[in-house]
Amino acid sequence: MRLDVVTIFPEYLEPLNVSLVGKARARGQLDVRVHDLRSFTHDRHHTVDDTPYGGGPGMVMKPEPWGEALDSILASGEAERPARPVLVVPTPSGRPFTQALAVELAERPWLIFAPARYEGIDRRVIEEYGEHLEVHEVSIGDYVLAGGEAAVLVITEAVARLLPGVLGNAESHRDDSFAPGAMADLLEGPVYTKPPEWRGRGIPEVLVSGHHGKVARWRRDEAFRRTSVNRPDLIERCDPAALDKHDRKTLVELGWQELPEGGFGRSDRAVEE
Ligand code: 6GU
Repeated sequence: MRLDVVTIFPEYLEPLNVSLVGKARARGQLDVRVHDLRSFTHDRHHTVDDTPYGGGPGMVMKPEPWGEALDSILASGEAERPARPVLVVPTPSGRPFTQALAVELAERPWLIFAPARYEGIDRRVIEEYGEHLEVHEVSIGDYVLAGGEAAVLVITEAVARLLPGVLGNAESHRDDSFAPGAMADLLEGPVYTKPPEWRGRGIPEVLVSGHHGKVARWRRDEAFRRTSVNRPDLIERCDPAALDKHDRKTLVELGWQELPEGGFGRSDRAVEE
């Protein structure tokens, strides 16, 4: 997979040399190219922003440097491969970045990231490239960052670990929290390793029982418990068809109420951890 990132802070992308993504690069599974937006300016001050039309606070990224940067990246790809890239624009006003989108992006051979600083990029850039490319404006959460670079790191890591051969253990992402279908969108429960006792704290007996069925059920119960506390919204929109009798009993014990349609809603006495 090829990844291009256009930024005014190329050093911000240094973490792409480290850990999982860095190793994937070293192995040739990822071809990452970071471009300095200012190298596509022509004035003495390498200006990339200007005041917003209509007034208001902050600055807007000028369209011309983005146009030149993106054209040059697209032209470089033309010669190398015929594939159409996807343009990913991290912005707090984008649609939520999810595991489903990570899976979608991991299937594409070429991603171009256009993270904005300031109040955003002149809208005409998104319109212009949206005519030729698939464009995804994505947000990584309900908070505001100073720029999209941190989001590029987040999205890149989520995508890279899904590429064939990047994760050591081929099964490692089968039961990720949020892996579609895995545990029907439950958060993962707690995990333990050696030693069996630490500072007087033991581990749940069932995990050393050798009984795989009981272990699986315990993990699922714990997943429901954690999801119920941290992400009740996921319980509310879980697929009733994915729940068995035991799940329903567990949810009722956690303070949920079975609804006529088979799903679950908060009862008045939802259990808090
Ligand atoms: Cl993608 N960019 C910025 N600047 N802030 C964000 C974000 C992105 N996602 C959440 N907050």
